[in-house]
Amino acid sequence: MEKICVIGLGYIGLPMAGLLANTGFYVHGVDNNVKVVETINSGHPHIQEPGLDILVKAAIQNGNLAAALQPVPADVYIIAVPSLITANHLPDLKHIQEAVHAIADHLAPGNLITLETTVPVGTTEKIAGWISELRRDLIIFQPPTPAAAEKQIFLAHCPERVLPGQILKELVENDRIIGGINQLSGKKAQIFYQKFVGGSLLLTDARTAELTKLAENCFRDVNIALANELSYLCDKFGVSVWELIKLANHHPRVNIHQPGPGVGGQCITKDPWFIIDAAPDESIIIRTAREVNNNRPNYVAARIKETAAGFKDPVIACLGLGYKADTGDLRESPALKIVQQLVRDNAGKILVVEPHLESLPECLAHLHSVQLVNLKEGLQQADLIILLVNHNAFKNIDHELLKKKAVIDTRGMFL
Ligand code: SAJ
Repeated sequence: MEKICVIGLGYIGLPMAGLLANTGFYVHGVDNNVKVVETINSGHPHIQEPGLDILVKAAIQNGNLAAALQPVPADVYIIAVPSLITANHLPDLKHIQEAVHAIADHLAPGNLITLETTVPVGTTEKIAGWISELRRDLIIFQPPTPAAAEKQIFLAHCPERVLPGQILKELVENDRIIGGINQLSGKKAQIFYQKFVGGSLLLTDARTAELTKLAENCFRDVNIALANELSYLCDKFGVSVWELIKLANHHPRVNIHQPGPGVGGQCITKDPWFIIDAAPDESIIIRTAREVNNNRPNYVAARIKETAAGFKDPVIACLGLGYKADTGDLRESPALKIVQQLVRDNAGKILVVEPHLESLPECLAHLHSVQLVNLKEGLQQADLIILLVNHNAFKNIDHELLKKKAVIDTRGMFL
């Protein structure tokens, strides 16, 4: 049985590990968090993703998945640790470097390493450089020759493209880009991914793969920024932005995204900076989009504060805290930023309604002015109702009740 070592058991690594362990591979998963390792080994995922609990439980029970703090010798290494940015928006690749150091001792000729993490252009070459330094007995860079075959290892960037909430489906169904450090590496990675991916496997070089993945997330950021800017224009011209976008999207070649309270999640808020940092003069639109989307929560908070000022002792129900629909994932959540801003501004008493959370996050939990309540309580008690996240749970809110309140709908859900 082919042995796979997955480094980083987070939002991408754990679903990958679970999927592979249920597809005929033996998977050794590695994470530097003891609690994560223990939770997985007890048969439970530490993250919420539809279907993941069943996969992890089955894999642990049938012995095809085990989690540990350190890597072991394997046939394929999949790096799925996070890439970061600093407070000044500079790339921080420390987790990737640590992962490479951790596997270096175990590498053997014939091994394949794939990098799933979204990274700045040139990172795959950097990894090859680090490995060459750490393991001078192995060959990774040069185009493989028959003479070097017994020393060769293979490296490819295969950026993940899955949407949180649909990860298990998209891991199998989406087309994948495979950027080999050389042609044979790309081919080896393609053969490996063919074993569990149903979508097309598109071969290219590592730099093209890196920039393609960044471009995909920039596309979404820029398009959402356009939608947010259109909402400012619509306010100015007295037009409904929701109707405008709906009508415009009837054009066969127009696909404007939706405005909202801002852009959250760990990917779109970070990835454009990898391009802006490397090529500031060539990424004017990308930077502007990031700024438009980044400022959006401040704008929404200011509007809420203005409306709240019309009430004596206003009670504000904020519907949703997650970074997007149907998740309680708070990473870079614009809804959370808005609630925090309202607290700083003393805008009123805040009732948070978040059906995906059992308690408030630490940053809000100690505040007297903020309380987690259920939807019914929130709707009844509030003077102002602020729709921040388009969760399914908010779909059937009684419109008659909304008419009696001040409402700000940042997602166009109450139309
Ligand atoms: N949002 C809007 N308006 C829209 C669409 C989204 O305001 O029209 C907001 C969401 O509410 C959320 C944020 O944007 O706050 C990001 O949500 P998302 O669903 O667009 O993306 P993520 O961050 O969950 O996942 C993205 C995906 N990238 C693309 O769709 C191009 C996913 O495919 C990537 O794999 C993932 O980033 C990643 O890891 O890079």
